[in-house]
Amino acid sequence: MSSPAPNFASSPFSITSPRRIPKSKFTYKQLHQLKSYSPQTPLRVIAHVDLDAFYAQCETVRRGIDPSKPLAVQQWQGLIAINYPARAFGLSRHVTATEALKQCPDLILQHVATWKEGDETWAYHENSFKDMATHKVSLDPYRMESRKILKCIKEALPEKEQRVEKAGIDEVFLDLSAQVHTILLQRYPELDGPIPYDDPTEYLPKVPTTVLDWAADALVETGEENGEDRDPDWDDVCMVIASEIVRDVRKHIKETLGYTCSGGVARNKMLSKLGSAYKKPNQQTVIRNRAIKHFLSDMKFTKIRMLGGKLGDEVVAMFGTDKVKDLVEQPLDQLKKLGDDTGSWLFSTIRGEDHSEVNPRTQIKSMLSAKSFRPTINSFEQGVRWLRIFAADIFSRCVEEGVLENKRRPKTINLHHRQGTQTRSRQAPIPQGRPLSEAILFDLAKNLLAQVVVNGRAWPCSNLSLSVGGFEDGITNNKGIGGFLVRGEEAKAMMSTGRSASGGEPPAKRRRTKGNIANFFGPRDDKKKDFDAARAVLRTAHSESTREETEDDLIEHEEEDPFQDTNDDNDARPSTPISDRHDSNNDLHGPNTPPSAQPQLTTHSPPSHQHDPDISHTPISRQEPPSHQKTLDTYFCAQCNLRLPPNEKAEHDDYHFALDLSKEMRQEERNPPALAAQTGSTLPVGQKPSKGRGRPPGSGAGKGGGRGMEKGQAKLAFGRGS
Ligand code: DCP
Ligand code: CA
Repeated sequence: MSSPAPNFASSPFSITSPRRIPKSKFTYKQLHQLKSYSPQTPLRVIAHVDLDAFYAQCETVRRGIDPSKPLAVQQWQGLIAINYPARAFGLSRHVTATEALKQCPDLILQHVATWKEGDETWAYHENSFKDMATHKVSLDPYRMESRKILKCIKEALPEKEQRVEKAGIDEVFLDLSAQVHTILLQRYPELDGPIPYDDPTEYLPKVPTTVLDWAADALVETGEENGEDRDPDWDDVCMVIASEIVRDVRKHIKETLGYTCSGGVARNKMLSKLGSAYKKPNQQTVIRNRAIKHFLSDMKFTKIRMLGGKLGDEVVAMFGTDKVKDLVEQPLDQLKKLGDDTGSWLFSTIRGEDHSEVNPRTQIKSMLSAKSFRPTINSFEQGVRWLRIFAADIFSRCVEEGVLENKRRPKTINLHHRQGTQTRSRQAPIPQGRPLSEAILFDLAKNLLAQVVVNGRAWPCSNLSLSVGGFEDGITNNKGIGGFLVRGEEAKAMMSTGRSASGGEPPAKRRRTKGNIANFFGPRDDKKKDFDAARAVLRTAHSESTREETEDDLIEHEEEDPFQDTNDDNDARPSTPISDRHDSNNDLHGPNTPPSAQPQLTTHSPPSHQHDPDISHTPISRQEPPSHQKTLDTYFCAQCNLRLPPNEKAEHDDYHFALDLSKEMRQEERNPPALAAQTGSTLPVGQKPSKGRGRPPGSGAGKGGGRGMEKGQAKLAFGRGS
């Protein structure tokens, strides 16, 4: 290989000084920036490691199955992971388990582990694919393997020169810059000497070899006629070293845990991730800087990080192409039609630029346990059974996070409840100052569900989810009694519920709809029982709240209530965003995120909680006045002995209206009132019934068809009056 003709314009050669020997195009400064993981140096080396067919491998390894046998992981009828031998039969995530078996009769199907309703832990259940109504999927086995893999990766890297970001359950980014820098100086001592002329902008010497050993790596071609002819520079050498490290990491994972994975090595996160997916399974791909342009030009930009979703679709629609090579033809001002920031971000990204850092934060921000119900569930008792599982699921994960050692603990608990198109959310602080337990989480969850239930229209419920968030490092110093007494205020906070949303319905309409008694009481006794069970839960919390109120008042200045930094009831600071609801430590909003595209990327994320009170609302305690104020910003329902937010008063009145009617009906069933039957009056919804007169709308009273009324009684009523 020969050296290229000197390029004086780019100036690694100086014609003005006696230093005329050919040089690298990189400077000493850029070399030294490697050591500090600077995202600015062109010598930077980032790797992405991604497990092959992850869940499927977890199952082959767990069951000791020959990895060459086709295997797929099943979740109900769907396939969620398919190993490579099974992919050879054309199987993908789009086929059902039944179809897959037709295509590949020898396919081993393994259903994911599940929590059985009422069980204390998850297990691999035989035939659980038939039990969607009573089982909930558990991904714990894969999370456990994921943690082992992360540990294994860290073991394979020098303790002081590792920067690892867990990017998903089966993927990590590694910033190898510092480690590569060290190895580079060991292998090429000429780089380690004093900087010539003491000038960091001085160019490095040329690489002393013209041939680099890329071992078995898939090397992305340059696409240029003389691309391979150009002598290697230090960026190529850095890539070779990084590639060796990645090979070692992958080998260590295979030898320790038995899993194969694929790797990508490039100068940034975006390219390295494209690299790991380029050749699978069990391979690694290097995208040298000289190959970036060619590599990307053949690529669909929808494969690029952040462009796989709505933003990508928008770009395709706007420019009529999904190819990078077409999009690079567009000038910046055209791309800025997507917004200035998004346009600039896109312009750089499709040219292979990404300065986002590898973020070593491996701590998770929130945990969520959820279940969709098909068929729907219809009682508080059923809901509570699932909450027990959610609490156990979340608590076991909290234990992994070190809650027992008080290393980290969550601060808030959220319940999301879906009924039809309406989702309601309730949030409460988690008492600090005493050890977290499954029972505490369960009680809090139960209480939140009870709040939803007493406010009516809870059933049928199609989805329940419980999440904890706001993880903080544990308090190691003993807060003393004050820490425990916070509980009274928290209990009060729980009584003032969060808000509910109803798909943008205007309040007046909501009120009307909710006045429909049928929504409150269907098969009357069941609903009443349901309500009573929920109310009993809330009563307990309320009595705790009032009992501790005085104590709270006494310690008001000792309390550390993080939400009490304002007295402003209208405080509109955003609280937990919906993205936190994911059990993830991914930071989608990293420096590489197109800023104005953020709401699109986290599609559930509202721009502000004010627009969607359902999914992101002000923490309850912020809506509370400070603890020294005796009057809570709630109204007190003497009938229920409950405090409720004023905006739920109307709905709650409707509930009592319905309850009164229900009681009357029951009364009438026992002693049919002749008069009522004679008048057959029906009150408009919302009008308070006077004793002994009301009828639920459409109940048919007066025609002898009172709901639940036995025929004989109805006849008797008419008989008496006529
Ligand atoms: N997963 C899932 N549902 C999806 C996508 C993924 O449950 N729609 C789970 C199962 C996968 C794991 O996440 O095993 C990792 O997802 P990947 O996209 O990395 O897919 P695999 O690891 O299965 O395959 P590959 O070898 O292509 O990475
Ligand atoms: Ca994978």
